Amino acid sequence: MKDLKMTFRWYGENDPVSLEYISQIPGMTGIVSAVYDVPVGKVWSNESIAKIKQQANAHGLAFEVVESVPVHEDIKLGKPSRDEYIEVYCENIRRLGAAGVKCICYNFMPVFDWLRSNLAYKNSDGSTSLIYRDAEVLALDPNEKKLSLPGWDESYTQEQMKSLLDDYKLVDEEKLWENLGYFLNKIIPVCEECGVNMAIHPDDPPWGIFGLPRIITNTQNLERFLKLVDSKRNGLTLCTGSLGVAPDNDVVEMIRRFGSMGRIHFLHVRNIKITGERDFNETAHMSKYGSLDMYRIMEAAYDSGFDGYIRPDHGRMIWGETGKPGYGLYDRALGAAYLGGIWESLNKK
Ligand SMILES: [Mn+2]
Repeated sequence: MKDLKMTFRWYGENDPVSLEYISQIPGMTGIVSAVYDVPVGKVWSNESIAKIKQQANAHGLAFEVVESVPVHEDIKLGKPSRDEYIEVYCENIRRLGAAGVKCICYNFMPVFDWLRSNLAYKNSDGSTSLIYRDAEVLALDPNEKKLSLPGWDESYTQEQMKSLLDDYKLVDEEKLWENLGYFLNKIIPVCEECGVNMAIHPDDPPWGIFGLPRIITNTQNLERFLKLVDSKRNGLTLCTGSLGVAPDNDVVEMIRRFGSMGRIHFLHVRNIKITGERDFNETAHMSKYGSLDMYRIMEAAYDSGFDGYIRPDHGRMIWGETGKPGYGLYDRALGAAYLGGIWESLNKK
């Protein structure tokens, strides 16, 4: 009987989904969280880290996965100031490791995190989903004052955004690879000392937007990434919904390949429906609603001896729930139960 370390993302005390509710989801073993009151590039206080752990433990949940420790733009840009930000990053790894965190999820996407064109697309059954339409995103000018895209950090002023985009004109994909390698060579030795696994999240969507480079996108690039520092501590968050929107990405094959190398530390499992070229909708987790085969995904993890952490990823908003788009309670809980059911059937095969 192989256990599944099923986890659930929790955004802290302001999250409308309480730890009590999370603990009531069948099969739930832990939370995925972060310190949210500290700006990017600053050290997290031991008190804040300890508090999350205490709160989780009080509800019978472990706190062993952090998502995310964000990477300062100066590190991605390779600016001279990167060394001090990398030192801060190392200190956060040490502190999290000392508090019992085993896995840190992060990404290396320039300027903005994941992107969608609509956070509340109305499905025919009345539920809402996050969706992406490439033409709608490309029609926007990132320098424009009122640019508001889901996933875009709106805390940037117009000037800051312009200067950041200017800085990235000098950073092509090769330069970004170089800067990622520099970062990994500094942090992975610290992870080895502290017993912490780093798990990079793929770019979402896995293609370049507004001319900004994106590199964590496909099998070939994931191979290249793992070789930048060939240590087990240098691993992946295999996000099926991020990688799976590119039809060339066979996520089942990716899980078999990288899972058997022991390099997948964190699995984000959700389904998406490809609706056109570079267009997709997020759907319910069940295979029949999307383009991905959830049974084959879980089977690949099982067969490759996966022993990392897993979480349902985004969910739809159903049953009248409101809250953080993609991160409601109900649909993600259904996803967790469904994935747990597939796992039981694999265990009993
Ligand atoms: Mn994900």
